[in-house]
Amino acid sequence: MHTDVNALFAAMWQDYIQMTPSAQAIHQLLGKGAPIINDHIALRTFNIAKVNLSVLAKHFTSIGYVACGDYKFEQKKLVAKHFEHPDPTQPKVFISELLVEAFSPELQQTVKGLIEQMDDQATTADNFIYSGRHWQIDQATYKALMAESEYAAWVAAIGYRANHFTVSINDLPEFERIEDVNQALKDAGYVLNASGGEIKGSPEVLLEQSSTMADKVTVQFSDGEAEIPSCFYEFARRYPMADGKLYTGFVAASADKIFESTNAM
Ligand code: OOG
Ligand code: NI
Repeated sequence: MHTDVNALFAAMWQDYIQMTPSAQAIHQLLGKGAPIINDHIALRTFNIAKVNLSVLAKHFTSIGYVACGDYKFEQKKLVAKHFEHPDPTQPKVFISELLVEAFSPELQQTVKGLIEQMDDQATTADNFIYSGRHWQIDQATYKALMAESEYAAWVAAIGYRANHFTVSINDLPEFERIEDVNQALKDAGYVLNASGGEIKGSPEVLLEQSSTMADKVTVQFSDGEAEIPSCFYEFARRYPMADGKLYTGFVAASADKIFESTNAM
């Protein structure tokens, strides 16, 4: 496992921009070349012991991250936790896991079959959380997963890596309002996730979020290549709590819609 937070996120970012070419250009568009503070990154997995949320979380708790919030997504059959670092300029980490037993016997069999293909040591390797997929899968299996859970299909095809980074709008020198960030993105031709409206949340819940729809990448399946949704870019504006400090949690109703940024359109 990594021992240096900056090295870990630098490596995750390099993997992420391979999967999300638009992120590099958007980074330039919003930051105008200046460094950007990441509000958070997110990871996805299955709740199978070998790869569950806590297995992923160890890569962060071992370098000082602390579990701070729990979230439940009844309809999508997911749970999630968020983690914070004592240094508030380090990204928060949002990790979710699919409740595999809540799905059909077919999906459960498929997912178990994928996880069985993994080396036992893979999950503790330094690079695990930006190592991608550790198994073979064919296109019919991907489509069958998709019919039950877009999330399951995404993890099965894309694997272990940041599914998004998130620009902290509060730290952008040239933007204040999320509306203006969204307009700049649309003017440049990017497609925003409109599920539940382009802006999720509000000043009242102390968090406003928007995101692009995921880029498409060519993925190698065992029976050929296909173009599928990869990863997306998110934008978050936080508001102060009564004590004047910025809210650091997530909003489940908003997160529920952000998950859909990797849906096939
Ligand atoms: C996570 C979706 C939730 C947020 O900021 O609320 C989220 C995911 O898509 O894996 O990122
Ligand atoms: Ni997010």
